[in-house]
Amino acid sequence: MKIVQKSLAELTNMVQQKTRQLNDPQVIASVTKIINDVIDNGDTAVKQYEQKFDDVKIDNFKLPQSVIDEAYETIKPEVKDALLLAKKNITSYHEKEKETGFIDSEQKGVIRGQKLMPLEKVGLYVPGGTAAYPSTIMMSALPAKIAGVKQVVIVTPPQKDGISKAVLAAAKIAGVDAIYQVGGAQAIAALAYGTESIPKVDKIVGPGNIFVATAKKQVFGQVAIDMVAGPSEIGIIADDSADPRQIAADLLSQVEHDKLARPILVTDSLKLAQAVSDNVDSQLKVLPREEIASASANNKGFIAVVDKTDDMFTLMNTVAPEHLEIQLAEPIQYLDQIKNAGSVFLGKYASEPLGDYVAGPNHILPTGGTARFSSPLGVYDFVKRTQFIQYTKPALEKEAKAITTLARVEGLEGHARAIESRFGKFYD
Ligand code: HSO
Ligand code: ZN
Repeated sequence: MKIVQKSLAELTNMVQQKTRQLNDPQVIASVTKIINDVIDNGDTAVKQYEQKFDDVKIDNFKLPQSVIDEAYETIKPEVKDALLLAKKNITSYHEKEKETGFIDSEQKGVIRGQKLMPLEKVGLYVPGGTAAYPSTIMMSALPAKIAGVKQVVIVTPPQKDGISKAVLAAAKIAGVDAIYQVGGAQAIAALAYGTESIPKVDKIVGPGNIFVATAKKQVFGQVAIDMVAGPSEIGIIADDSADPRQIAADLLSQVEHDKLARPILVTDSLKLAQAVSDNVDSQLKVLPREEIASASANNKGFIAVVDKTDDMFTLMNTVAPEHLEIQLAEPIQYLDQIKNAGSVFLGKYASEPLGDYVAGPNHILPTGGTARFSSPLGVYDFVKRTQFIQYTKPALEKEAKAITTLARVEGLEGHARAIESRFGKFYD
């Protein structure tokens, strides 16, 4: 990984240029065509696209329950135990995210409140092949179920050798209600608009390729979406006290996800920077996913050396990384200095993969600098709010003048008359 020593202003500028989001007009156009075709022709269109893109002929999108049950029964006991441990910790963490509404009756004769309700139906997109992670199913389905969503369905591209058993077992453990073998933009369109066999949902969540992400953006409004997730990122803030071999290992843990993943180390120690860079090179050589990881480390990653601790945080807040490790002594004291990050890992033993699998906080996180304005996936993503009011006659009477005045200022005489009708004044 290359080491950059520049002024804070120059580094900030470099980071900002790297996080610009660009749209591809050709992808946008082909996704629009697929969505419109699915709206017009339902299952027939979805089947045609599955044949075209995934080279499979599907008669029944819905996977039989017996296939899911069998996978659950036959996965290795250690995999099942690990999934169950993950479920326990994800559940206990996400239970704490539950919010309640409120009722306010502080004013005489007035009740005002807000009530929270779960969404009814949610669709989870699970990418195909080796990117179909059982852990990601746990991270999306469990918060939905904890929120009280009745129907949680998965869409996932059909696989020549069938969907992986660990994925199916994770779906069962997380309480997923149905799995449909359909992927790409056609799956997103089917979930957004419904077809003869695929249910229309209220919200679509989960990561996917550029076609899936573009389709999610296009159906937003017809349904809700979680976020448009991009390649994984890891930012590490470390000083001389950190172990360069562990930092290199943590950087590599994320770069093996994707050639476009972004590893960034910010440090005030040139010595550490050099040691990490050397260790990344030597560890890369023996990593099974070396091809992906080295593309990401060499093309997307960098190590920035700055003058002081404050500068490390200023620069990292501009990056707004998906994952942020703080490898400084007494890391918790720096929480206040972190303004933008998806998930924070404090200290030597909070290595990033701990959060990917079992600690409990979510691993579906804002990427590409969007931690500036968005949050990890959570129970709150599967809940909506509604508000309510109830007034007695004297309580309404107290406010009547203000309402009719504002209504008439806005030229809305009907509004004013509706209020006046409660006090015997009618205009017919
Ligand atoms: N680090 C990834 C999630 C993941 N890692 C799944 C392993 N499996 C994005 O946060
Ligand atoms: Zn990961």
